[in-house]
Amino acid sequence: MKTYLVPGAAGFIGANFTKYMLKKYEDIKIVILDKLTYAGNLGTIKDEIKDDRVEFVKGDIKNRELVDNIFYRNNIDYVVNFAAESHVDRSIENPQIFLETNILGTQNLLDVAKAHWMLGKDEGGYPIYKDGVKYLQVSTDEVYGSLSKDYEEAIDLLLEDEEVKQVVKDRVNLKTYGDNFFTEETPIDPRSPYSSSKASADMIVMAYAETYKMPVNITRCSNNYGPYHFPEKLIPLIIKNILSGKKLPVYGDGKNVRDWLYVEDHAQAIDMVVNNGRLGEVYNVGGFNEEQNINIVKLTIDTIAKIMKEEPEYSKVLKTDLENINYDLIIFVKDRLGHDMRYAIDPTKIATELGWYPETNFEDGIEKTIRWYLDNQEWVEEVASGDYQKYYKQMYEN
Ligand code: NAD
Ligand code: TDX
Repeated sequence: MKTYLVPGAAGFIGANFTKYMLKKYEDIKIVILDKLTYAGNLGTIKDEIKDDRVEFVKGDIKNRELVDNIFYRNNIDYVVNFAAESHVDRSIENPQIFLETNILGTQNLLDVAKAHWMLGKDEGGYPIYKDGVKYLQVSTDEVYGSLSKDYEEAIDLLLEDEEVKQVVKDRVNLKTYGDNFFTEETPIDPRSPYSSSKASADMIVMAYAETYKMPVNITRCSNNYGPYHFPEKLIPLIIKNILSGKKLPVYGDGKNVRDWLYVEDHAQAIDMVVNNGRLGEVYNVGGFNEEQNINIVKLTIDTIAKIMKEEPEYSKVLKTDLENINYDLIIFVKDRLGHDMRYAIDPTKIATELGWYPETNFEDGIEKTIRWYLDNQEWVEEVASGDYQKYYKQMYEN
């Protein structure tokens, strides 16, 4: 039986990863460590914490004694660290906590894992570790900075390489807004306090790999979407506002491009890297699915309007009239400071080395996501009480 320590599993991606792993593996233990910040919610993992295979610990990844205690009580094989301050806009308002959690928290986890996994030292003074242990840092494509957007409208993406073609399997009509993509060789060039803190964390992870020969991997994923996404991020915020007939704030001209990945495909990628990733390697995770923000917003409006027309039973979740659900809801607001123009991942390495490819195409994924929100309004109400209202007022109503 393998035991995973999963910090940050009460948040969006960590929770989806935990659900994925418990479903896939019978013989597994997961210890969740989460501080339950505004972004972490016990309602997100309410079934999981009742599972005998799960232990939940409330606490901070920076707390040495607490993390030490978890390692004493459990035979941890893998650490998969999702815990972070994750919202770019909040990092612009209050950068310091991003440095504390994302950098110092990561270093603390690494240090405790090193102490518990170390069996002795070799003649060169390097630690020797227990067999089969690994620390995986969940990072982001934002550490690479921003790519240029070379085309106003998307052009066809032509993939020549046979190996790369397996990434896209049966998907057709792939598009891109630029000629360049992030690969694992792209220099680190973060531009926001959030991405700088994530890049610093990555560098600390690599420093532990070099200096102490720690068995590590880093995954750098593009924008995720799916169930349990906190409604401060673009897609869930737009869904929430549409349902109550509120304006949809689009930053700048809405032409910034993101590369969207369904969260379960990210969970699968992490599972593959934990189990088969080569030690010390970085793997980019993304699926050639670029889109401009304005088009994401329009597609979300269209999809919700379609569902409401075809399935009138859903109108019970509407706090506005159906005819108000149209493009008039869109408003262009002041741009995000230092707003990165375009992200686009080249996932050739993970596809060719580990056989990963995204299974969910965007049209299916976004409809699945919207239906999940329609069916889970109680969850939205729960997470959006308290701090969220204050945050929304401060960000969007001043
Ligand atoms: P999230 O904000 O939804 O969840 C973060 C979780 O970490 C929450 O449960 C929170 O309570 C917990 N946490 C925060 N500070 C903590 C601390 N000091 N100690 C313990 N727990 C703490 O984030 P997410 O969107 O699920 O992202 C998870 C990870 O994936 C992050 O590291 C993020 O940088 C990375 N990532 C996110 C995306 C995305 O699109 N959301 C894409 C690529 C990478
Ligand atoms: O109200 C909004 N209006 C708007 O136009 C919000 C919240 C966002 N946007 C734009 C900004 C971005 O171009 O939409 C795009 C997506 O924004 P976010 O959802 O805030 O995501 P992003 O800044 O791209 O970062 C996300 O992906 C990478 C995650 O939050 C990070 O944790 C992850 O590392």
